Amino acid sequence: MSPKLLDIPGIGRQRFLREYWQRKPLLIRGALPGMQPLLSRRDLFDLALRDDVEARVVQREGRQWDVRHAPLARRDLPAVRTPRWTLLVQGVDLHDEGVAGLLRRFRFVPDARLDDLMISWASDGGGVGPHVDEYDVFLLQAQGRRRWRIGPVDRPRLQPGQPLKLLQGFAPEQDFVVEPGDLLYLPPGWGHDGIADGECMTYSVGFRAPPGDELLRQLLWNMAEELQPAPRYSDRGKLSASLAAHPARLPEDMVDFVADAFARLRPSKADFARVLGELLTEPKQEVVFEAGDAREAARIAARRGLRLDRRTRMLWNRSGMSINGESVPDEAGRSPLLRRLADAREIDAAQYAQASPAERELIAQWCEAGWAHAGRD
Ligand SMILES: [Mn+2]
Repeated sequence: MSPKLLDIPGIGRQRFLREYWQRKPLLIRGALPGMQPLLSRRDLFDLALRDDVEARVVQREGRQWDVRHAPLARRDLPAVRTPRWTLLVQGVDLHDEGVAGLLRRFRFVPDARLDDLMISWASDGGGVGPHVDEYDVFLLQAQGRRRWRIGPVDRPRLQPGQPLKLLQGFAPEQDFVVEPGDLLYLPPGWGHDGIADGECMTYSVGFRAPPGDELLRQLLWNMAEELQPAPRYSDRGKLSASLAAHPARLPEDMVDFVADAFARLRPSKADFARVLGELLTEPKQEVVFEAGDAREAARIAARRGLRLDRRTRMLWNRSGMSINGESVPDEAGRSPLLRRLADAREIDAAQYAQASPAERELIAQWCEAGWAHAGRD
């Protein structure tokens, strides 16, 4: 079952996206009424100690801050009653089905932009200090209370000598306390400082937006790997005895030769889509899929359908499709059935029954790789 998209009470998703998204913050009281934490403090601490989990501890002592990064040991976590510390666990959606389901309620923003769900637990007075992020974020209060101070930051100045990026002279313009179920949206460039008012837990739904230079680097890299052999440079008919006056001079037409070769590369829109798809579906470093049995999966899928692993990333557009960093070859890359699987993250037995041999072969490979599993949730 696909979870219901999050309603934005009083505004609705359409108005939110038009008026607030990437523009200005919004505090949504009671966005998830009756919110209960999906993981207990103990579960979260256990998760933070695993070596396939990205986590850190931030502790404040007076004006000085201390940060400990994963791999964390039990002794890196101060006592729960010790004030002014916080544990941040990144990518909890990769490890917990309930949290993955909560993240999917934010799919009113395209998957290409959705990054992960981070959970922070804080003791009284805990937080990560005033800072500004480059990305959009939804901050969902899951348990206890937190005081937020927020304000726009044009040119961030950072406090010197700290192990994390803290704003110097942060001048918040709003100040409020959130309770379980409250949701705060912050666009990039808004400074924020959240301090736990008693023990609390906050879920951060994070987004990503690739910078242009990173996309170009990837595009050029891919193009380099796929280059066809090109004719060799020739200076037939171009040399003259007078060039001997400057034998060290690089021939101008050799420069033109390279420029012309480059101009002929002309990537198509499908090439751009492919690079984006492969880049954006690349699994996070710590993700390891467990291999499955393709024949067994096919047998069960015929009766109970199929679902994507919660860690699988899949994107498609009109020209193609990518899954976990790989492009789906030609025809299958435009398959309506596989597009449905990508959007709904599952297909039922009746839909599976209509799969072509090529689609079945791909699905079998994905089940074998652990990217998809027989049976729906
Ligand atoms: Mn932040």
